Amino acid sequence: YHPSSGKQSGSLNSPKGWYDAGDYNKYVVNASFPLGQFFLLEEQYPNSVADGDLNIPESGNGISDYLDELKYEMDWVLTMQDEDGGMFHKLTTKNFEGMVMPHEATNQKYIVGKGTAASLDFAGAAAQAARIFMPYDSIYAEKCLQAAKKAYNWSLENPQLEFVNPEDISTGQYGDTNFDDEFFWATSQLFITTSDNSYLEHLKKEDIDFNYSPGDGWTKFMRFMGIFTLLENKSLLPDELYVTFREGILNTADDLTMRTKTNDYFQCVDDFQWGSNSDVLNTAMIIAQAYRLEKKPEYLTAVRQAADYILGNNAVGYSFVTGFGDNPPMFIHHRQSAADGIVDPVPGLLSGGPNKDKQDVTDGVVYPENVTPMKSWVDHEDSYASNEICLNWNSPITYILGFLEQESK
Ligand SMILES: [Ca+2]
Ligand SMILES: [Ca+2]
Ligand SMILES: [Ca+2]
Repeated sequence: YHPSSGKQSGSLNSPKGWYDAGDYNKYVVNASFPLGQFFLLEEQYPNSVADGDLNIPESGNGISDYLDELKYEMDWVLTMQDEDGGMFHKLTTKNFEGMVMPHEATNQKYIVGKGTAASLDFAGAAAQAARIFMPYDSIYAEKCLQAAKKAYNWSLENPQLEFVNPEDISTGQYGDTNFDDEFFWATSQLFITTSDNSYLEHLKKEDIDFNYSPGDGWTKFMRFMGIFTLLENKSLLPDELYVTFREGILNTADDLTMRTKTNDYFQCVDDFQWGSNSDVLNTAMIIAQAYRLEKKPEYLTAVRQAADYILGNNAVGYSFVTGFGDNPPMFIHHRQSAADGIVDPVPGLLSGGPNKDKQDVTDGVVYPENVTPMKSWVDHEDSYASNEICLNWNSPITYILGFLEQESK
């Protein structure tokens, strides 16, 4: 335990889980949010990935390999809950490891901090996990639900505990100062899982902002994750609330779809920030929900165009997914791909995409001179600002490709 955890000594057994990005650390905020996006595909299009499809150790156990893989991450996040219900923020080395293979990344790891964002995000993902796993393993589902409630109740007691990296820790912060979106997401998931009206009372009090500006990033996207789930459960909602959510999503989707008609490469983003490819995909997720509400062909076209952009119809002429397309990234910022002695990178990883801020220039990354925002991307393994990978980027592309596969049948 790092002292920031509130514990002065001891250690925690915290196995399983996925590495967050190009590095070897694990973060509760960015484990929970991607789980939410991955779970959405399973809830809306169950068993899209069948048992045996992924060639993983759990292939052949009679359960979707997709769910098996998501459980591997869920198992880890569950270990990060303190006795009082609050969630430790991350499991991390003090500094990033070098570009080495995982078995060579042997620096001491610490359980670091606790915070409202991690606790609410976990509550949202775990409440959703309870629904997802109930048909397969009711004991596990109940464990997830109880953990979600504990984390949520802790957050009600600690509604504004912001996580900030301690002085001696320099790994990803996933910082946040506004927890309204996290509260909304967690409350929505707990309400749908439990049908407990006390959660509904919280939701009724929320003044929802349905605007989504590309560049708002993932933390503001959480409220949409709540709305998506509420819209799937019309029978549980008062009519007035359902209509509000439905109109809100349709209006936002109409606005985003309009933008695809005038923006370059037929996608919604006009402000290319860190992880812009996930902004393209998150906006497409909003349009996809509109399509589930109203089968307008232009919504489906807009979602397909977002996938086209990611897979090569873009200003740099690359497919942004390793191993796919004629011209994919070869030098992704991903330690295993850099250190494994194999020419091709690990396939299926989404590059972060063009980023006008080019924060890695200070670390020697070179971009083309006077490059436009939409072309501010380099296929170089040092470019963490444009060519890294991340769980919450791979999750929306998984959702969008799964959605297109099912809706194009
Ligand atoms: Ca399986
Ligand atoms: Ca937030
Ligand atoms: Ca390699």
